[in-house]
Amino acid sequence: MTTADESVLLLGETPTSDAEAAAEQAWWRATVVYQVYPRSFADSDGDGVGDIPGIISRLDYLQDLGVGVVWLSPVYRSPQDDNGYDISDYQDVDPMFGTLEDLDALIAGLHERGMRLVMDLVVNHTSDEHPWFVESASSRDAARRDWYIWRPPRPGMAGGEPGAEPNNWGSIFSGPAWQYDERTGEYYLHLFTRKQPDLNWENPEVRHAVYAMMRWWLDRGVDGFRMDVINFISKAEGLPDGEVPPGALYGNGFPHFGSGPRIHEFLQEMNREVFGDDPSRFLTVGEMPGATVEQARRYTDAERREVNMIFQFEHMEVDEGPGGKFDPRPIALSELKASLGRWQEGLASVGWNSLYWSNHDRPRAVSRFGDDGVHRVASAKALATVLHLMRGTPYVYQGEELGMTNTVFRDLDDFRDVESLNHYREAVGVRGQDPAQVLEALRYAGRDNSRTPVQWTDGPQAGFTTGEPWIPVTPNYREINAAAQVGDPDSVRSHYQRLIRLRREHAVVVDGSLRMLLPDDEQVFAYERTLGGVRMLVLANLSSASATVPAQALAGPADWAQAAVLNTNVANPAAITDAGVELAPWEATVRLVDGT
Ligand code: TEU
Repeated sequence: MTTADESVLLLGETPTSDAEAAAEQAWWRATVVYQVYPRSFADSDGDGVGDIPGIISRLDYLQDLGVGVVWLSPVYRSPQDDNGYDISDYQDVDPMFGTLEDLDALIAGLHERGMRLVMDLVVNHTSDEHPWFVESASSRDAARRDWYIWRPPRPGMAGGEPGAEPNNWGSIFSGPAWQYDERTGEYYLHLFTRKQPDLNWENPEVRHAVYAMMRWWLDRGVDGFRMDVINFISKAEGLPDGEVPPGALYGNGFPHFGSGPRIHEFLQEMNREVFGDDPSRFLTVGEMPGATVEQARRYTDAERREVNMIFQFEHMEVDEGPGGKFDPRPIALSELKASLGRWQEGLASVGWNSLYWSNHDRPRAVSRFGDDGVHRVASAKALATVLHLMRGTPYVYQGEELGMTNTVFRDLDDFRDVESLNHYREAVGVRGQDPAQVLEALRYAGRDNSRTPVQWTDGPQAGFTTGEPWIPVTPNYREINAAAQVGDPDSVRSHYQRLIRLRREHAVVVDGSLRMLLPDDEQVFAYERTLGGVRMLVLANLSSASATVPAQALAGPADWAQAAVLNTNVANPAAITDAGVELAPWEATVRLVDGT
């Protein structure tokens, strides 16, 4: 196994031995990915929206952090109904973000620094302003009519009448999943907003157009794809009604489109057509809401040639009540550990995990799983420690490395996200829920929490823009910002930098097996990694009270009392004695015993 440093040296060169070739192929196992949400990363031209030149201006910051890959959320041409996840041209950059030449410069700038670029691939749906859809909607006989999913109204009902939709599925962003088109008298399916019509993957022309587009990006030099809701692309024949959960307005279509009948066939075809003989050269990560660990084994088994890894959602749902993400409940650490542990175990011998606490669809990790008050710094570090040292490829969402928090929403006007706005309208307007309670849920779980500008400095607009940002800067930017953290050994960012380095320096982090410890403990997150004679212990108190770990919980072949401290977030790590360990609030310490 090579280190990330060596794999960087190999970038673009022809490996000279089989071992090098194998190591080079698996480069995405030994690296850390950084997600850039371009609207909110860095604005170079003062229009209040981040852009590609802004990203280029921060490449040294990313290189210094140590990440090996940038995953870029969509910068394609888009009406921005869902912030770029509604694409009207897959092969051009939206002017708000720059030009194709800027993107080429970004690719070159990353490659020069030994980093890679992964593009977002959003092909479950397009924008309704994509020329494919415009043509498809132009008449029932249009050549591309069948590129989308059109159905007549329910028999005996008039189009547009309530309940005349072809089936009872609800959209993931509220309301029905069907939009009636007056002109042609039929409905089209949209699992997300009505401006995001679903492509018909049953049609081979659609699939081959997508593959050609992907090859075009690879030819431009990109190093892989993050595939948006890719497990939704194969829909069950006949599009049957879903069950209506108690109290719900619509049927749940998920069993009929989540990992549908042809999904593995489609992914294998894509893999063959796009990545050719050498699929491991590229990083492919399928975003797969609702995927189970058993399904993930199939999706990520290298021999099946589908994707390298998936984003699973199970650990993101530990605070969801029966009503979903806007019906939150408290998090039980034992449940969170059981979930992550199951994935570690399930993908130990086949496939690969991706590891993440946050992204542009989730609240800030430190506010959700940590303590964003007095223990913000320690808890952000502790969360990072337990995540980065598990088996899998870690993803850092922009600003997470600074311990950025959720933002302050005074009222509904402060929200921008279509998911939140649609939810409010339906919850309050249709279901008659208490507006104050709905707002509280949006404040907790709303996606805008993680979409406020990256806090670069303590200056105006946190150094994000010289203009007026499209969404207000989180008020705590004077205290929490990159300028204050770069070079400060005690900062959250320096802690991330050290964790990223540990992955490069210790093969046990990449390749070691993992055993969860203390599964029932509601405060402590602990596990042991092993590779040959090397053992690593990660011991973290994920609570704001001190925690006692009994000695027998750590009993085993390694003598942890004598072990070297590899990494810690406290000045004096708690000693391990025969009596056990007393961990300070949010203390996270990593120890290593090298018995080789
Ligand atoms: O998200 C997929 C998804 O399931 C979303 O519904 C998201 O997780 C949601 O907020 C959970 O309630 C992807 C993208 O990441 C997201 O930004 C897009 O809005 C969505 O697909 C549609 O493209």
